[in-house]
Amino acid sequence: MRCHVDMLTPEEKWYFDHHGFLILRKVVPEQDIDNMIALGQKWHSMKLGDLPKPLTSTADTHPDYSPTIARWINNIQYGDQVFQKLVLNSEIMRVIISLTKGRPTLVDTALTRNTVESDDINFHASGMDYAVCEGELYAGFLNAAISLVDVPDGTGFVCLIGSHKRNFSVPNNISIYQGPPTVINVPVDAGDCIVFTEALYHGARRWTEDYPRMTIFNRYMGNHSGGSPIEPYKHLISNQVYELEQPSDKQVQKEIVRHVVSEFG
Ligand SMILES: O=C(O)CCC(=O)C(=O)O
Repeated sequence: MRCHVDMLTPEEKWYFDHHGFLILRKVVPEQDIDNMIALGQKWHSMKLGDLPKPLTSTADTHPDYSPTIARWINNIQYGDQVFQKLVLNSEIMRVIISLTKGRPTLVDTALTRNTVESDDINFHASGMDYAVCEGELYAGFLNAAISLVDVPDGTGFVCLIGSHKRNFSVPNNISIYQGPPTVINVPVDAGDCIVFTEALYHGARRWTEDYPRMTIFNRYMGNHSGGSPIEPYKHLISNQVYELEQPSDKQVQKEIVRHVVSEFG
């Protein structure tokens, strides 16, 4: 039975089930991209202790920290309204709401900067929470990767197509630099978004351009009993974003869900 929170087209369902990701083209206005790049440049020039609270960088305290780690800044939605607009973006939320069956929780935001010196990101995945039931898809942990710059062929996001199904173990000798049909690289333009399940094995190739790669990774969970807005800083975010960061409640539909369903449903 088709549920009203399922707003994916049949082609999008086929594509996501087959690949483990969807590409949404040009979903962010250019002016917002410019503002986000300017804020990203400012925050990335700061040391951890100088970031305006509650912004932080878990990259700086990460167990795999290296001076050349592709650094990210977290909690960016508390730093500027433009990032709140992005976590609520209707076209991205149409996909997130559909894939979480109407119960999304925003669990993390990160603005990552890669330069030609940044380390590779080898294949990794998180969880196995992906299923198809009666023609509907469910993905319990999703990442919306919004590129703020053009990413040419051969660099940036790569994945092991279809690996989110996890019926068999992934061989451990596959490199992010292998080519198709096993490994695919996904070139995108500024303002494009790749929505992928974290169950998909993914990574990133070394950056090659003379401008930094800036990407925002907004992570959402479905049916999540955790979820934790940063209470002392709740005045910095809208009620809608605050609600999106809270646990999903089976009885109460979040405002963003009602809003997007009324727009697309
Ligand atoms: O840089 C990318 O496109 C991949 C980032 C990544 O692997 C991650 O956020 O887990």
